[in-house]
Amino acid sequence: MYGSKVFQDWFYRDVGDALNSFYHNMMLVAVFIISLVGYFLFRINFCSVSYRSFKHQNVLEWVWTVVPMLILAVLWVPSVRNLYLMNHIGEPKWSFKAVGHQWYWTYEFVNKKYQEVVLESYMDNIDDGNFKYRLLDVDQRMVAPVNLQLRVLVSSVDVLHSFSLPSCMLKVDAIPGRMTQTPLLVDKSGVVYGQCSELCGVNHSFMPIVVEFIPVSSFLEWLKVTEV
Ligand SMILES: [Cu+2]
Repeated sequence: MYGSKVFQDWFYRDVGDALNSFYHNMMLVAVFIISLVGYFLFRINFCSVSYRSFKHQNVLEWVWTVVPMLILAVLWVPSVRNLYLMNHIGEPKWSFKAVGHQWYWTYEFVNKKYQEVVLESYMDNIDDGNFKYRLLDVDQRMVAPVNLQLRVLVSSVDVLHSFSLPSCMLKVDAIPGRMTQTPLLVDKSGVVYGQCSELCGVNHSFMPIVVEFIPVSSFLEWLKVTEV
């Protein structure tokens, strides 16, 4: 992923696809507009063309009013759809809480014995011999099931943090005193990395987020062995 110029490969199935294609369409429109405006700027400034004779150009005025309106309308449809998709929880089969602290994350969920488990997740040092990403790995990773509609509840106990998993197209502010919910449905097993994305203090860069997505059967086993 180093040197990547586009988004990471995404795990988040339908919303990820929708957001990614929206991004590409958006870029297409933006590049088109920049090229067009650049072309006119160049012509007006550097070419010996005079527009002084342009008077009472009603058609032209209609065009430069209506065309941008149409472009905005075309962009509005997928962006509003995405906005709804990102907030549509559906029927979540499992929920977990991600709570921001200065400067680590805790994950709260209910295990098989209906006990509330709190998992503290601190940044790990990379000197213990195992392969780890520098500043990106934690001592206790959060675990979540694949192909199951999840609900992530994000909150904070001190200052604003932001729970973000870029490859899941997920970024939610962790606001003290408020619980934000967001849907998450992942279609691949794997380890997903993220970082706190809201400047929250001196160790803001040192509170990474790691979620391991594993198949449901293994996840249920994991849920059995988690302890308070
Ligand atoms: Cu933070």
